[in-house]
Amino acid sequence: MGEWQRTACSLCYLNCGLEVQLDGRKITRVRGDKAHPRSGGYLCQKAQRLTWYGDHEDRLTTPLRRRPDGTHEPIGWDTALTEIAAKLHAVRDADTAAGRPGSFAYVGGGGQGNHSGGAYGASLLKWMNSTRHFNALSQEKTGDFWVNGRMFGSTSVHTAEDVEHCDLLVVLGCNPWLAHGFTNARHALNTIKNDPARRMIVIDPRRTETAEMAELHLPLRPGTDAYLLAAILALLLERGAEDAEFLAARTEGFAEVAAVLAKVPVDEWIAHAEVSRVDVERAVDLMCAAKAMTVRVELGIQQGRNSTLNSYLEKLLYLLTGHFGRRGTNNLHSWLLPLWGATTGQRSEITGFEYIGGLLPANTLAEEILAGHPNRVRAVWVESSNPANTFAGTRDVERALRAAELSVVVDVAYTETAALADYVLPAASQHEKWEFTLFTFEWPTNYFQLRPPLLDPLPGTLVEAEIYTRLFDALGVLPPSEALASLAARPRPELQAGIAALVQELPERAAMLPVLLYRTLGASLPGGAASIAPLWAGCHRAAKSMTVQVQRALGSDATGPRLGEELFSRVLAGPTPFSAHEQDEVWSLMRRERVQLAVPELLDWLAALDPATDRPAPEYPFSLLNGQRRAHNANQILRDPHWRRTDPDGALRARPEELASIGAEPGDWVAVVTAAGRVVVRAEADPGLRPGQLALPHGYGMAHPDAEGRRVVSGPRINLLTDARDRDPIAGTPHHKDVPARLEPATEEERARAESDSARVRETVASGRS
Ligand SMILES: Nc1nc2c(c(=O)[nH]1)N[C@H]1C(S)=C(S)[C@@H](COP(=O)(O)OP(=O)(O)OC[C@H]3O[C@@H](n4cnc5c(=O)[nH]c(N)nc54)[C@H](O)[C@@H]3O)O[C@H]1N2
Ligand SMILES: Nc1nc2c(c(=O)[nH]1)N[C@H]1C(S)=C(S)[C@@H](COP(=O)(O)OP(=O)(O)OC[C@H]3O[C@@H](n4cnc5c(=O)[nH]c(N)nc54)[C@H](O)[C@@H]3O)O[C@H]1N2
Ligand code: SF4
Ligand SMILES: [Mo]
Repeated sequence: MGEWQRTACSLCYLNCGLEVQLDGRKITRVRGDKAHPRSGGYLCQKAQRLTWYGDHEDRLTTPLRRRPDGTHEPIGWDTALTEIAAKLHAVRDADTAAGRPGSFAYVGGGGQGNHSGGAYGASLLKWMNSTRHFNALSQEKTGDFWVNGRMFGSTSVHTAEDVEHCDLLVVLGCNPWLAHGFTNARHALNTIKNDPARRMIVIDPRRTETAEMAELHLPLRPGTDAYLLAAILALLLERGAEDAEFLAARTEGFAEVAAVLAKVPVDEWIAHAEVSRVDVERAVDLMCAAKAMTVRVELGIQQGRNSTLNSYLEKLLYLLTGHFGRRGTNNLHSWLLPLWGATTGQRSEITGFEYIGGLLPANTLAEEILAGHPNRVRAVWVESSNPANTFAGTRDVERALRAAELSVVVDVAYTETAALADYVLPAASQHEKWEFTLFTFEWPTNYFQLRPPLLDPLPGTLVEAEIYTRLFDALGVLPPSEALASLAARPRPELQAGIAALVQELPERAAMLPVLLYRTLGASLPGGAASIAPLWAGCHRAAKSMTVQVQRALGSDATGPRLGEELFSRVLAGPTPFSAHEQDEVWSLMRRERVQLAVPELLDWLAALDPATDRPAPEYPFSLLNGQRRAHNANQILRDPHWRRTDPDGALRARPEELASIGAEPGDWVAVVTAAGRVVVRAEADPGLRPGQLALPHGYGMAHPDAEGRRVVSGPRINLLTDARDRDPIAGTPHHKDVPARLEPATEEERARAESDSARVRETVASGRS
């Protein structure tokens, strides 16, 4: 048994600080890192299962190539990269010859705790003369980013919530008790619950674990948030609850917004949301009385109907009432490196969707590949994502991946997407390399944690930085290795000048700055931390753009490049604050003079809302919450069913009387049917759901070898049910939280098959190590 080693959990985007013990390659003991500057020892039960992420039979240990019959054969790294390079050259040359934009697509580029590969993947995208980037953010958050772009001046300006200091927490469309989503969530919720001076309102169709703890729960009908939020805003203005001083000092456009809100038919819209007027008035009372309100949102509104409009109304809630830019309210936050970019106005030539923060809607990947358009996507590169399971419209995604001229997957495990790819490249896991997350959403002090590896890379695997660098070598565009090696030892200003000279020699090398840094600066970093070399540039940029705040965070009076170097050293040394703002400096993070409250497209959308057009179709009477966060799911990160002693089948949850209405009981196999597909699943009763609401879990549907080595799928592949075209008109995000559905008894044959698969999964679970 070894020493306790410091790392972080990568099972959700909070990345709580951990200390772990190892026995060989297994993580055997896990505890919260009390010295962690942000999480301070907090962790949830999932972290105890962390070992199952990297330590299971389905890890990839060799590159694979697809045979004509669709199966995969192992090949060597050199063969794989040489063949892929030749194919990429062919695609790039054909694009150039045809005078069309790059037809290469980059999918993913980082998961919940691994953002080190993204910079290298983005280099490849650029070198392929393409901009087409799709990832998980573009099926959840891009509507929110778009609104930020309009209101705060840039899509990379991002809001945070100060749950720790608020006296009123509004939880809108999220379930932090299970999904966490903000620092030390359960602890923070308990503290609010136990403090008589603090309140919580939950707006969620289901009586969630979080709603149980709240002063007030508004169980609205799924998909009606825009109506309810508009009614609440109208009532707030009727009561004169706007903060006139704040509006005058910091915002513009209030009159336009107020004019639209004044026309909201409050009673009708509250009735449409099917909540009581008395409860809504009570919510408004609580908001009027609040000294510091903060609004916490997530997928319930972002993957619900009127997604981008919801994100706007949610922001109006705190902006009109002046609960912004103060302690305990919503704020903006700094970045060491922004995780997404600004919006340029570029649009897809195929679907017409705008690139938001540099991303195209994940929902449109299949269309971009399958389109008859001359500028369609021809080559797909997937890294750290499993779109065959996680993008809406699984059947089309599968068809598209097969139809692409070239598909490559970089992953740690043999995923459903890997199973379809021409080439599969095995990556070292997040505990086998230097890693970090850029999900750093804290305010006013913000933190960064670099995680050293706990283990050597599993034999046969490579770190992403090395994969991309070898690929660029195979593409024949890297400078000679002696030229790079000679720069590595130079003082940093000379190294910088040397890299600039290499780019001048061959301008296309500008696309691969991260790779050049990896092979030069990277080689000089302690502990083999080469792959994080691009952070060096980030530290210098941060030191330049937030000098005072970086100085404060580090307790340093250095300036210029010295401050950048100091920040980089601190980052290399372990978890550290990287910026410390004074509360009033929040305004320096904006990209406009004042917050723009009036967004004409969204005000038009609001004015056009019509309850009469917003009723379920008779053949699909249920609203399916397709992708619920539960105690035993963690996206597609934990593929091995061993870790799931609870809910191994990924049950459908439904109200008991609704199960009874089709003659089913808890434990039975039932079929969930939508316009996109049919999925057979075990049923479980949940009386906390709203009448008419069904729930399927996120994070299931992965195939894994059973005791005999035969692959068996555990739980539902839920994206067989979401229709990729049922999506937000601005951001293209899917309405996963409100999929029209019906419930049917499973057929005898379906039942027999499901029971046999389930038995194999349960056998695997039972045979498991603890
Ligand atoms: N245990 C666990 N935690 C996770 C993850 C995980 O896989 N497992 N994944 C992480 C990731 S990537 C993310 S993005 C977050 C997501 O975190 P959350 O968004 O909190 O999780 P969800 O369960 O997807 O949905 C949230 C809530 O939306 C509600 N809802 C459904 N329809 C509507 C509606 O029309 N209006 C409103 N107001 N609410 C509605 C649901 O009842 C549900 O309680 O969780 C993170 N944390
Ligand atoms: N129906 C429905 N669909 C959903 C959702 C929903 O609620 N409902 N939620 C959506 C949301 S919010 C999200 S965030 C997405 C998540 O979906 P994805 O973007 O697909 O991400 P993950 O599920 O986190 O899968 C991460 C992949 O990265 C691999 N991986 C892990 N570590 C490494 C590494 O170090 N290197 C490499 N190269 N690979 C690695 C894992 O094996 C896994 O295949 O799903 C979305 N899809
Ligand atoms: S809250 Fe998220 S990061 Fe923290 S321990 Fe749980 S799964 Fe891991
Ligand atoms: Mo997510």
